[in-house]
Amino acid sequence: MTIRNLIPVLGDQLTPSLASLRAGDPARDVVLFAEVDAEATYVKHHKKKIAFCFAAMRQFAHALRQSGWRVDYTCLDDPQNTGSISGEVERALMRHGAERIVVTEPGEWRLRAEMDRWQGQLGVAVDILEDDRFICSHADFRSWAEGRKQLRMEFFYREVRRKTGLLMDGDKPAGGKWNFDSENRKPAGDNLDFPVPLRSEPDALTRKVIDLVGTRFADHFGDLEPFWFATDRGGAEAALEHFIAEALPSFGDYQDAMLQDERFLFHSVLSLYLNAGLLDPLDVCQRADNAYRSGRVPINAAEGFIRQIIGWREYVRGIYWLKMPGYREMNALHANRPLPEFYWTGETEMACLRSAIGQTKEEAYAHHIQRLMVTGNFALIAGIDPAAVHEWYLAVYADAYEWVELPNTLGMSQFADGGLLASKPYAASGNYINKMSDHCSSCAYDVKRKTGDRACPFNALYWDFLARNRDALQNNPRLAQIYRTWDRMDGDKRKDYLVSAARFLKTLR
Ligand code: FAD
Ligand code: DLZ
Ligand code: SF4
Repeated sequence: MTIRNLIPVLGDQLTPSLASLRAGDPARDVVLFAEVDAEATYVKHHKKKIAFCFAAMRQFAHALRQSGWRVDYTCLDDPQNTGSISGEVERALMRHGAERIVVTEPGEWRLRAEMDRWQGQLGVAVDILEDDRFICSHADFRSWAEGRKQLRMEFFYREVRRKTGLLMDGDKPAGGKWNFDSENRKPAGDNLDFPVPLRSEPDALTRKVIDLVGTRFADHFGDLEPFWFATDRGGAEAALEHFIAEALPSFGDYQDAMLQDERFLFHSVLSLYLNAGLLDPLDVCQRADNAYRSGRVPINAAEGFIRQIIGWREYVRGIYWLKMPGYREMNALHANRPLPEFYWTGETEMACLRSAIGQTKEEAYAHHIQRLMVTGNFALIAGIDPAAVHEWYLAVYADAYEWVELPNTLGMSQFADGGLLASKPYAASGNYINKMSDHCSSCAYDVKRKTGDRACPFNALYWDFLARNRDALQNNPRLAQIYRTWDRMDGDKRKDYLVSAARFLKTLR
């Protein structure tokens, strides 16, 4: 029988109800998966991320075959492998003689640009379908953003709450408030019982992939083992249920906390499954809403968790597609220092950075406050080139795809979009890290010292950042008080800060 459509499915499109699969016919179409060098190396992804992606692709391909689809799968070590998605699509067209390509739009702009060229290059019709696994379509986001002087997540989020009915009592927010963030800033003590995310034992298929990745990507950042991520829907669902039962009840209270010996605290570690398509965002939120309704989870936890998914996750995607491709080039603060080597090795005397980077190397995971207030904050106040910071975040986390990583890094964390995404820079001195974590007590630096050799580098860098970027930041109303404090400071003290910062920056390699 002639093949009607070729349906390429990407490594983060592992969802049975994907638009292009819904549009397809298992009796007449072929689904194509391709493990390719280009996707694994356009930034040198963490080994665990590549292993997760390939193992999950293989599991999903197997599940589709079981449900009657004809599946064509190119493994990385196939001798004919051309090394790119476009090359593999072209080869598959020749193999199957399909009349048309039907594909779901990709998550990253660079691949979208490639797909837009397929029709001209390959000489067949190409249908690129909207990815409707998100709650907010591109058109909806565009019309929400249009005409607004300022884009702010909070207002977008309220509209999504109304649209989905999540945590709504009629037209009122459950618990009487839209946002319970002010209750979610407790530092964590050692006296708490921390749950551990559910760990999956790798099966034979995953073991084979781990061996392949270990051989082919030995020079990439990060540890491959122990590998404990789930790689199919069943495993991801089990991790979700485990999170809701064990960690979600305390998720809100300790959302901003950090502890040296607790990598996950009450975070879900679900982003990699959501982003690969193994979990559905709306379903995840509905389950959290149910847990609140049945009294298993307090409102500050349910609201905080749901906001991250229907608020931040959808909002950053909206910004990405609204502003790309120019967004990636933005550098509003003209930061141009190279990324220090210790981001790749973890070898630094700064205990907070050592801990966040060491954990990133081992787990391909760090929670939001580590990403924002430790590695991100340091890069921001030290004036690191945002393009280099972006490349690092895209490479090192198992959940990293440009549509979600870039706005978080360039916008939220580095303020390189000049305040489009965040209302003020997330810059902080050592005092913040000391308040929210136990890192400082075991650090070679003294968080209480403001300047001089053993003073916590975050302290001088913080003021140096504000002084250096005064022209760009001083009119921000949220920074007015801080600039007044700086202006009232004794001249010698101000000089000490700047000299201390300059000395420290000179030592960065
Ligand atoms: P939880 O704390 O349990 O939160 C629940 C879910 O909410 C997450 O699984 C995630 O899907 C979603 N979420 C939470 N915060 C955000 C956010 N700011 N933006 C989008 N979704 C969010 N997230 C990614 O998924 N991929 C990335 O590449 C990524 N890069 C980041 C880079 C920087 C500099 C920063 C500051 C944040 C980044 N984030 C990224 C957002 C956030 O840090 C991660 O989603 C979160 O740490 C994942 O861990 P978790 O699943 O335990 O999240
Ligand atoms: C992340 C990733 C990796 C490492 N490898 C592949 C691959 O070999 N084949 C594939 O189809 N997808 C892969 N992916 C996911 C893609 O990079 C992802 O689909 C795009 O970045 C768009 O979001
Ligand atoms: Fe980090 Fe400074 Fe605390 Fe050391 S003293 S852990 S560098 S904040």
